[in-house]
This record gives sequence, C-alpha cells and structure tokens, in this order.
Amino acid sequence: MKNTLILLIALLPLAAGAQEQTLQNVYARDYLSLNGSWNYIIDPFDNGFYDYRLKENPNGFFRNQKARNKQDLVEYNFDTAPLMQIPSDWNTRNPQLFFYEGTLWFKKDFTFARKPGNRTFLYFGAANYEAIVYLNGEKIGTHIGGFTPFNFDVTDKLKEGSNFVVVRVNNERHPEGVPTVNADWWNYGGITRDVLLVDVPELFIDDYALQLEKGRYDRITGWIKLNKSVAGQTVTIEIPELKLKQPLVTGSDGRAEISLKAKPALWSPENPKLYDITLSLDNKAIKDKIGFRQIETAGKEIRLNGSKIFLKGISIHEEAPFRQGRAWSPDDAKILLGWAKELGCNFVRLAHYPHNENMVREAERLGLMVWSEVPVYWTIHWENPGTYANAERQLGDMIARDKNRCNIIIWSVANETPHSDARDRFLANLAAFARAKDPSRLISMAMEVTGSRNNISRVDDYMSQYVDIISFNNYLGWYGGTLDDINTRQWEINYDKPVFISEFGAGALQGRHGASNELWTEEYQAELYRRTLAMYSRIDAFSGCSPWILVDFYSPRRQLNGIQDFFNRKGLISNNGIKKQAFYVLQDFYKGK
Ligand code: GCB
Repeated sequence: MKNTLILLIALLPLAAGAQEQTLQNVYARDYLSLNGSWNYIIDPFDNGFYDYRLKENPNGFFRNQKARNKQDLVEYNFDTAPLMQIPSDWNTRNPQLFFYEGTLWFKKDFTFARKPGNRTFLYFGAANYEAIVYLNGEKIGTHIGGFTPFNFDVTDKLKEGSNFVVVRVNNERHPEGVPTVNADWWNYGGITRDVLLVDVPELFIDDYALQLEKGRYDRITGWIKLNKSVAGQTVTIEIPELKLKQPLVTGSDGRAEISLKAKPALWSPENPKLYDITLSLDNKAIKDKIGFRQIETAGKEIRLNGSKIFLKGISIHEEAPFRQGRAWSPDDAKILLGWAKELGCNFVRLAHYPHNENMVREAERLGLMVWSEVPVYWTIHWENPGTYANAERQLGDMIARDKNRCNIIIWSVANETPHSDARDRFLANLAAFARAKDPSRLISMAMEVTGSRNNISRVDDYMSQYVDIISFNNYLGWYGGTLDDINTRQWEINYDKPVFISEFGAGALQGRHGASNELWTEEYQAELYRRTLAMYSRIDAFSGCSPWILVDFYSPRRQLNGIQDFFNRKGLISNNGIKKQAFYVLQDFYKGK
C-alpha cells in the first residue's frame, strides 16, 4: 500500500494542490524571508504521514499538535525537536543523516500582518525531491522535482498574527523519477533553496519576457502577463538608459506584447552589459536587470552577436566547496564562478539539473555564458508517460524561471542516455518542447560516442538532428583507452553543426604525485588534459568544451578508500579549494583561445 502510494506520488509531475504559476523574478518583489531555523523531525518510516494501517493519517505531523494535559498522548513535538538552518541539505547538517534517504518534517512559526487587498504566496526555490506543504495544519500542495521553484497562493489560508508552516520533504529515489535511482552525485535532501512569503497586489505582473528580436539588433520584443485575464490594463515598460518609456495595454488574455525600437549595447563575456528595466502596473513596479544578445549557429560555428565564439567552459555541480553540501547562496555562487573566471572561462555548464537563481544571475554579471540542464540522466524510464511529464515539467519550469537571463545560451535536455526507440522518442519530444517554448536559444544534450573502430571514434547519435550543437562526453584515457590512444584518435562526426565536448577528465587526488601515467596523480590528470585538448583541436568543428569538473564533489558511487572517500576526484580544484596541476593546463589552453 505504502509503495503504491509513493509510486502514485512519484508518477505525478505535479500533484494536487493550488500551485500557482511561479512568480517571475521573485527577489524583486516584497517578501518576508522564512529562511533560518526550522524545527525538524527525522521520520524514516513515514510515521507522521501514515497511520499504522499505512493510510494517510488525517492527524499527521502537519497538525503540529501539542499535548494539552498530562493525559494527552502526542508522540511528537516540533517545539522540542532540533533546529536546522534552511536553506540547506540535511545530509551535511547532521552526521546521522549523511546517507539518509527518506522523510524529514520541517516546521517554522512566523507572524503575518495582512495588507488589505494584497495576495500572499508561499515560495520555495527548491526542495529535493518531493515536498508536501501544509499551512496551519492544512495541506496546500505537493511538488515533485528537486531543482525547480514552486509557489502557492496562501492568501486565504493565512491568519493574522501567528502561523506555522510544515513541510514533509522526502528524497527517496524512484526508478521512474527524474533523475532516476542511479546518478553520480549526492542525493542531498531538504529545503535546499530560499523560502519566501511574497506579497503582491490583487492584480499584478506575474510574468514577463524581454529580449532582442531573433536576428535583429534594433528591436526589443517580449510580453508582460498579469495574474488574471483582464483587458484594458495599462502596464509601462521603462529602460531609462535607452530613454525608453512605453505604456502598453493588456488584451483579454491579460497579456501585453512588447515591441520597442532600440539599439542596446550588446551583452558579451567582454562586456556583460545589463540594463535596468522597470515594469509597472498602477503604482507597483518590478525591477530587473536584463542584457541583450543574439545567439545562433551557422554551419559549424557558434555565433554570439554575429561573431564566431569558442566556448571556454567548465562543468560545475551545485555543491559548495569547503563546507560541502548543496550550494544555494550568492556567496556560494561567487566562489564557484570566481574560480571559473580565474580559469579563463567565458562559459559554464551547470550540470546536471537547474542550479539556483543566484548562480545564473552571478554568471550573467560576470560575463559567463551558461548551459542549463534538466536531470534526464542515464537510465530514465523512457516508456513511462509519468516520467516524461515530469521531465517536461522540470524543463518548462527551468525555462520559465530563467528566460530573461541573456547569458543562458543552451538548454540541455539530457545527459549520456543510451539509445533505444523509446529514448529517441522521449528526447525528440523534449527537444521539440524546449524549442517551442524558447525558439531564441540553442538546444543540445550531452550525447555519447556511438562507436569506435581502428582508432576512429564516431558520434552519430540519432538525436543529432534535433540539436543545434553536437555535444558529447568522452573519457578516453580514463574509462577505457590509454593516454597514448589520445594522441592518435581520429573523430568522425559528419554534421554541418558545431561540436562541443561536454565532458572529459580524469580523477586525481590533490597532493598525490607520481609519473604522468600513474592513475589518481595530479600529473596523470594534467597529462590527460594536455593530450585531450590537443586531440579535440584537430576536429574542425570543435567549438568549445566543458571538462569534468571544476571542483571535487560528493558521490555515493566513489568508494576507493584513501583516494575517493566518497568524492568524485575529477575536480580541477579539491573540495578544500586547492588547485591541481590540470587547472593550469586548462587555463593556459584558454589563454591561447
Ligand atoms: C559522466 C557523467 C557525470 C559523471 C562523470 C564521471 O559521464 O555525465 O555525471 O560524474 O561521467 O566522473 O564518471
């Protein structure tokens, strides 16, 4: 019974509950942060959710009950339960929870003062993997998927004065989930990003899109959308630096189209120019910083603002160095992306799932182009319609959140997926979905080598027709092959499209030294980088790479004592922030590009 229920929950991309369209640019709105100390209860048997007959218990922990007298039996108490800082992952906050996969209950008290006429949303930047949210003892909704934001309109559920929110977070892996059970990163559980109580007027701008019209440099286009389908409302867009101020009137769908004659300075890694934008309705304004650029491919070239570019990239997991754990804050983003800049990057691959908004915005400020990805990874259940719906939902939410970030140039729909008809259908649909949602950006996916013979490797994945860039991961010299093979390997990639190497690398324990053919040494990793970069430079369509990976990161699959100790050691930087030799090899290569 329990398993059936869990399965049902897992299959629903978005389960019951009044989840609303996610607020665009939430940080520019009036909000009260609910970050900070939350009480938590560890619940390995889901005792707070099911009764002893394994039925959903109407008196579950979400009721936040207290014993009213000495005869009243209540077998939990949030108020005496320990505290955890939110946002965080529980695995690195409590040693007992390092390997834990299951349920934790979180509770936070807060006071609320209603502003007449306003609406209030409870917003979560992300919770991994499934979150059921309760307010003042009532369920308000469920969300599936660990890396995308969600919010609920809780206006009618809030009380003047004291309130409490309870969230049941469960990070069990499911075969049909997205990601599935097998992945090479830590399955951090918890409320991993900001929690905000957001105040908006009754009628407000809930979403908007703004960018250069595709293929033109003298017109800014987009749209503004109200939370209700009301016609005749005047919304104003202002870009003071371009001396633009334009009133627009909404149609019956509550939307107003934007089309402005303007020639903004273009955003690029050399000049990451962002413009202050104000959108207003009545007296309420929402501010953003938006950059303008064109991204396209032409034959085997990637072109930014009409000029050929080479993507000097690095792959990054959303994991904080030094303290370990999920990265989420602006400071975490500054550390990781600061290293990418030092490496000489103009591009980062944010692997393998949508990263937090701070990462994307900081990258934009620093002039780093971005590859943004959904966790359609390895052996997803291609035949399962629920899995597809879940993946599409996550992809849609990623695009919806970040559509105004000009630094995002590639939406990636998958990583290293094995060929089958069902997989091809699944990914073709996902790629078509991404393209329909955002025709202005490039679509790719990290593919694999499809075959090797006589020292010639081929990439002719069926999915190549659906992508703008042929991207693939390959670990020649690490998972198969020798360093010498790298010197002589030829590549057969017969597409008139740019080629991007989304991963290569080797494991090295920082401080471990030896001959350049000794595995796990810094020398081996550095040598593999030297040879691999030279090898790919022989491919005429070679348009960039994002080697694996910036920093060593936790993975349950990495068990070699004394070397891995649960870290994937392919970082150019150790988890303690110390650079390995290969860092400088890649830095030199990028200097010459
Ligand atoms: C890959 C995966 C990445 C792994 C990496 C490795 O191909 O895409 O998630 O961490 O290889 O280190 O094996």
